[in-house]
Amino acid sequence: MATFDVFNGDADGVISLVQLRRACPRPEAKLVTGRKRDINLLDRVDVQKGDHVTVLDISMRSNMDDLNRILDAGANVFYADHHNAGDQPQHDNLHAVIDTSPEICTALLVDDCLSGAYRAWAVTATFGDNFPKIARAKAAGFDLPVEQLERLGMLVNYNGYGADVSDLHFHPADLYKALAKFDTPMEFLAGNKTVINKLNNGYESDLATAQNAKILDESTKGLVIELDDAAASRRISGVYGNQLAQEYPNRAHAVLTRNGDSYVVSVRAPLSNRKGADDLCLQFETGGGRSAAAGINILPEGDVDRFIDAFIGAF
Ligand SMILES: [Mn+2]
Repeated sequence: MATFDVFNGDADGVISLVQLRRACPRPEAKLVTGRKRDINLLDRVDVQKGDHVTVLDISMRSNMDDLNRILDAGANVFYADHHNAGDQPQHDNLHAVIDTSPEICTALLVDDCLSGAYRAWAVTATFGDNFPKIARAKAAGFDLPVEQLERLGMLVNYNGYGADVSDLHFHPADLYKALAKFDTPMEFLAGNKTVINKLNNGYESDLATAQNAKILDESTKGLVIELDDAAASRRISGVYGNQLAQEYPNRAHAVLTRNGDSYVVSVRAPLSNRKGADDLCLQFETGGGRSAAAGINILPEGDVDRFIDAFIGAF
């Protein structure tokens, strides 16, 4: 009988599994994960009757065909997530904890299942998934070093970004193994300086690169910047976009990261009016996303001026 632990490579996915496996160890489990945007993970899971599959923080809708294949093969599935799930299959072997309300992340669903047994980890993941208010509320009364947990959550989240796992400082499975040795993030921070120092140094260095980015357009509506074709840019672009949004809540932001002769585009609507990012990106062939945060996978060089015009028009 095989066990598979399938989880998103961001802070929410990694730390959801840390909580679960501190409570219920499965050292034999095969770890299936990837960079943050790599969400069709169930297609890598080949099961037999009686196998156990745990799935954390990846959309059920995006993995539906493989989920049905795994259930039909006779495996047992525990599925916890907060993304759009589609129509959940009704199956005796499926135990799903899905909540798509905007105030929750997977680590909090797991925290609930474990009655708060690993609250400090849950708080760390909640910060990492960009829910600082909820993270603080969940930390209240537990005497936790909230700022340290916020920083750690941000760093684990940052580690998930890249065009390929080779861009990342740590493969998310390795980062999981490093974190999961500790009952609390405080013990991890005191006990494994190598990992935390590498994340801290990588982040600071990437951030310095981003802060020197070329400005393509700056107006009352917002800021459009260009990052070089480099692993540092691919790691920092998402986190940097969030940071700019927090710093200038009335401005929209677009980060264009060069990729050969085109760009990968990440757009954040102003925090004060979280609308329009999806409508803007959908004007381009490979665009998509949500109203507050959207992107374009391939923006040809020749379309940059059109993008800037559309950006100014959108906000
Ligand atoms: Mn999440």
